[in-house]
Amino acid sequence: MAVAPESAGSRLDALNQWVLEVARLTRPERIQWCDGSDSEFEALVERMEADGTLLPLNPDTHPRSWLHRSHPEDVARVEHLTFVCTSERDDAGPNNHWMAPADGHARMDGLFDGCMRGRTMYVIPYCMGPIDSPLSRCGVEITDSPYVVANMRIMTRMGAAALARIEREGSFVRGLHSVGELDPDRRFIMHFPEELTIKSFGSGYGGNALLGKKCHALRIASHQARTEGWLAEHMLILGLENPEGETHYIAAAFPSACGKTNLAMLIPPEGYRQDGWKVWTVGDDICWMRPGSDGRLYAINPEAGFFGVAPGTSMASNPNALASIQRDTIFTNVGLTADNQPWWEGLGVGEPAFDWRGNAYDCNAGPAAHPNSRFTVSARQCPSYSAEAENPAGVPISAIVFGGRRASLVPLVFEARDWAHGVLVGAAMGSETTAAATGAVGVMRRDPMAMKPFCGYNFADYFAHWLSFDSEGARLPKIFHVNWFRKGDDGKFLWPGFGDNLRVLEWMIKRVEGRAGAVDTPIGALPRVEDVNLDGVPLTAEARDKLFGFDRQAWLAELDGIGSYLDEYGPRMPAALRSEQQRIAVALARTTA
Ligand code: OXD
Ligand code: MN
Repeated sequence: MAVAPESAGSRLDALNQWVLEVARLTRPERIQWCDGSDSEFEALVERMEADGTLLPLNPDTHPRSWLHRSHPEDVARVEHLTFVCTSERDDAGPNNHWMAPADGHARMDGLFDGCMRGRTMYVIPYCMGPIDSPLSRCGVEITDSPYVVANMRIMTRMGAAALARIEREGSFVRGLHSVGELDPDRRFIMHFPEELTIKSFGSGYGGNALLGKKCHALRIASHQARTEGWLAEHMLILGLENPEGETHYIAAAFPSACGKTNLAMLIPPEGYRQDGWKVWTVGDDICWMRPGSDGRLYAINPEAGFFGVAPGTSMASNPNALASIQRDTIFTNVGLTADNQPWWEGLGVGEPAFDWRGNAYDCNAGPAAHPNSRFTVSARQCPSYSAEAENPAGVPISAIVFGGRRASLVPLVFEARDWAHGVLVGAAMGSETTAAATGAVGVMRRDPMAMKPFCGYNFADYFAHWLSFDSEGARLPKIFHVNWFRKGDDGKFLWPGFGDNLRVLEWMIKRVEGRAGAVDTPIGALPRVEDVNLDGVPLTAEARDKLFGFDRQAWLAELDGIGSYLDEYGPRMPAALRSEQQRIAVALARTTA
């Protein structure tokens, strides 16, 4: 069907026209409008099982679940091939690869020319966020990949209801995707924020191909958010319920593969559970926030599913994730056991018979699961999924947390003294790189607010946008920084992490309520050891020193590094951030510790 069902003469004209234009360019054999129904999904799965795109897993242990093996050179986001195309180069900023929009379109349209010959072109209307929320935004992805359709059905509210909203609103983000030949030399992910358009060619990997996720909900949405007065962030959202039954919502930004899913689904330590503490999962990757009429920030999770990193997920690290993925799940690039169950390093049970490429497992030939192997699953399958995640008004945020993987320097937790300081703390975030993107792993890089790969415009303008929320009448969340990854001299982690991270969240919430102590230092307010409940957590003297203290000389050097980083953005960098950095540097220089 070339045009949207039952749409003649409607506000879908622009959509219909775009679909026809794309079809003229890409020359598909047929066009299928996706309605998101079960029967549509079943037909797609049948096709993909028949051509080997999806391998059914053991129906007794993992009903209605599949393994997809991607092209071995298409396993992660490709930041070096990801572009932001704005009319002015400076609008994209030094944080993005840039191309002029006309050149970007020409390059992409050349690749798309005739690329869907013999293939079906799927048109996927989707809504990011609860279908009836004013904070939600819609998009349409056109793709030739049935695997993308199946994943988008899990990750977004896709189909008829989204199309109806698009018809009502008349506006949507356009995303055009083709797997092409999966040739790394003919692969680009391009964004045209001024036109609310995405063009992605040559990759089937989630972050490059499920256009609702990183491309729309972060790169394009961050641009939309700036013009409309809200924030699109790479953050999990969780609800922390205390024994009195009060729930505080926390949004936390960590770079890819640094434990957002684990924190969002945290199970409190035994004693806390007995006392009645609970963690509710609202989202594990993306957060859209907007000031409400009471001055607080209200957040929604624009996604409807989890695209989580499989390795390391176990009954010990994340029982909620494991419970979620026992059925109706698509696994990508994990290993397989002899009885056809998915397997990955750190699962803790079973053993692999095949690796992620489908070869007989050989322990000398690398891991069984690719380090960036994933599961795609509906959020509704998560035992800790919060009913509030469907609230069209969003949830009020009490605390914002920034964090990275820092083996040295950064203590377990500290609190920013005010919003401007918090924005600097986010802007200065650093982390060691992971397998979620191609390139070297374990290299420390600045990843402001975990948005380095995802901010659709100049970071200097982005920080200014963040600072602008501190306006009259605002009742902003407190901002904290955490580091679960500090290591001791022996190279081992000093903090147990996982469920015990609740102890740190408890301290934060008590700070928000004015019920927990801390010492003011130049880098922020640090808890004393006795301010955090460490019952049952034996920490060595070294751990206490490093997790709860700070090294003045090393922080002076860090502040220097932060200053140089801010300078890379030239005069566009807000002066307020530079003066925050100088205020702290001066305070550190004066401290005698
Ligand atoms: C993700 C990522 O997939 O950040 O969430 O790479
Ligand atoms: Mn992410």
